[in-house]
Amino acid sequence: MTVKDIEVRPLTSALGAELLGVDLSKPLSNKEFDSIHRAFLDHQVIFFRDQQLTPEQHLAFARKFGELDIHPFAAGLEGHPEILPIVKEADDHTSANFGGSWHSDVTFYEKPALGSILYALDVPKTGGDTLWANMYLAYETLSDGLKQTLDGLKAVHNASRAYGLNSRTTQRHQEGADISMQVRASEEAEEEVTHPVIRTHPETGRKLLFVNANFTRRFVGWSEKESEPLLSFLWEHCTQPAFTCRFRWQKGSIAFWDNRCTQHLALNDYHGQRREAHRVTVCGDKPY
Ligand SMILES: O=C(O)CCC(=O)C(=O)O
Ligand SMILES: [Fe+2]
Repeated sequence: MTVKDIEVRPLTSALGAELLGVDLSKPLSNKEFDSIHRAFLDHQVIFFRDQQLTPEQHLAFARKFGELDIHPFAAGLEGHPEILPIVKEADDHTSANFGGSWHSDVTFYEKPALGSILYALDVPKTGGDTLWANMYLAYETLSDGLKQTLDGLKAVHNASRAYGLNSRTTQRHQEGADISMQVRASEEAEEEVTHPVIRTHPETGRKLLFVNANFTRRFVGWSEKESEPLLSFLWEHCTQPAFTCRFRWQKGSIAFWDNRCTQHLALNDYHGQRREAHRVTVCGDKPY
């Protein structure tokens, strides 16, 4: 039997590619795994259409890439704690959605995620797209002067803005967000970790910008007030449209992003419609 080649169709010049000719519910051959892994490293986020996965098949695909994470603040699926249902109900009128501002996932960990595999189960008729941005490009397009400055810096990250006692999560609870997802606020979110501002990707060896507006608080040795202007510049720089792609979901679509070298944003433009996607997150390494 010959294995059909996987077709890789880039989505934009910046990042993203759709992979055709794969059924992720089946065990992958080594050749298929290698092609998917190659496309993942080359394009930073890869997409599949028309998949039908049980929770077990979703987990099995993710485990090919590493150990799986359990989100510390958002509740997993009953019986499958490694599956995080990302839900917004049609009658959820709260002000924010999960992942609704530019970020990379869980950079408040000592070892932030390698990547996540998000599988759409229910999608709005229009809206609810997700955007990704390429952090290699964000680094490479800086001036030599700023590259040099940032190369010597580390940054402090924590989860307090998202999950601390005075966070968006607390505000959303007051607005009644519990109808869609169970997310808890906790003082554990204050715990700080530090990462290099410029990180080297452990598989590609390329340098990239590794700060994000959700979880990065300040540069090590700088106050928040001193850090703010340079960080603000970086947020604007790294999410400029030319560095992004935008994915329109259908039921059965999957996105698998490299969380080490991308940021993403889930648009909240489908009020009154329901959206549900299941995320499985693969653990990563300590950034260097
Ligand atoms: O719902 C989405 O499209 C993405 C949400 C998000 O930020 C995530 O799953 O990490
Ligand atoms: Fe996210």
